[in-house]
Amino acid sequence: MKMVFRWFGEKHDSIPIQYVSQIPNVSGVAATLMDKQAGDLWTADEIAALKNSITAAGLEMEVIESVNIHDDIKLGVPSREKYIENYKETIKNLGQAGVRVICYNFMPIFDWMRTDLWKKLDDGSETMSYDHTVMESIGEPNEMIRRFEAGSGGFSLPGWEPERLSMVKELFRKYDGITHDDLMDHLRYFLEQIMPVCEEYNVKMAIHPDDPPWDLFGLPRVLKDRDSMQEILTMVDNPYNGITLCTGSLGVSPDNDIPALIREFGARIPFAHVRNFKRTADKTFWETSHFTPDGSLDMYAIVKALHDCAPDCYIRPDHGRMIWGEKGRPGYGLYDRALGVAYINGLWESMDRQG
Ligand code: DNO
Repeated sequence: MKMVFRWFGEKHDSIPIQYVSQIPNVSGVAATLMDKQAGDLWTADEIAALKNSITAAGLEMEVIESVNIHDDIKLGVPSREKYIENYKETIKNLGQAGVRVICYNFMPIFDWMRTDLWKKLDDGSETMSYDHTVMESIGEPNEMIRRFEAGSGGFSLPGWEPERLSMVKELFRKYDGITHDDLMDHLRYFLEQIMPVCEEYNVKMAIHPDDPPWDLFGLPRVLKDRDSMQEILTMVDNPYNGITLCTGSLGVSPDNDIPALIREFGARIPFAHVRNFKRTADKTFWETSHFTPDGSLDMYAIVKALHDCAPDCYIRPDHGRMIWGEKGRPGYGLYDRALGVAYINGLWESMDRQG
């Protein structure tokens, strides 16, 4: 296992890279070029500059989160070909720079979704939450975007690029009539095209589950449960086609037994996002500390399954609360995620020693 920490780059993160290297056992970052739009080519020079800023702090850049997928690829329209070519070239450039895993998602239009980015908890900390009744009352995608922008604290939120979202009405029109099967088929096509490049440059693709794992605003989603996980892994049955096992995305659906999923699909899980949440009602939750008794997931069982069945994966702590007065990007402050690392380290070490 290698522990990594999501970092948005010098210009975009509230956390100096040097602080990341001070967290025990963190070997590298899950990095990105935040200014890139979905579909853009990442040049070797841009990648080298990013890598230099990371290695200067003694950290590795073996994981990228994310190289976003252009909507034309998800829509399966002819113009997808040029974006797939860019993606192939980007994989090649990243592979040559030592990147081993690319985390990406195939969610139409929106990435992850919450209805409150600053829910105040009893202990004074702040966290992100999702309440499906609020979601339904919002009803209108533009209102959702407005809320995300208002709550972002001035940071650009991953997956919520203003440039793309400004075209949201038009995007919705384009997705009209696209079914789950269509979306899955477009994912299959994309993966088939890029697999030879992934093999040649030794870069594993790791699709992120839909967050939350149900359809939103009538848009189809592809990765929400065991069966969709299996479908994705078998339709392109190649070790370079893998999953980012995100405990918090899949886990909020009580039917998804996270340790069981890891035990079944561990060989195809190159990357794990580990976080906890408290489910308070159907499709309603807030994000908690990583500690098992604080949330609804059994972190010991999850880490044990990773330890047993995906021992070589990269792990990162996922969303943390805002604690100790920190100001930062919702979900991505330093302190609570560093506590998450320390906790996972402790679990992992005890498992190593038990053999
Ligand atoms: C949210 C993240 C996602 C994730 C992407 C991967 O906090 O987990 O934005 O990085 O879905 O492409």
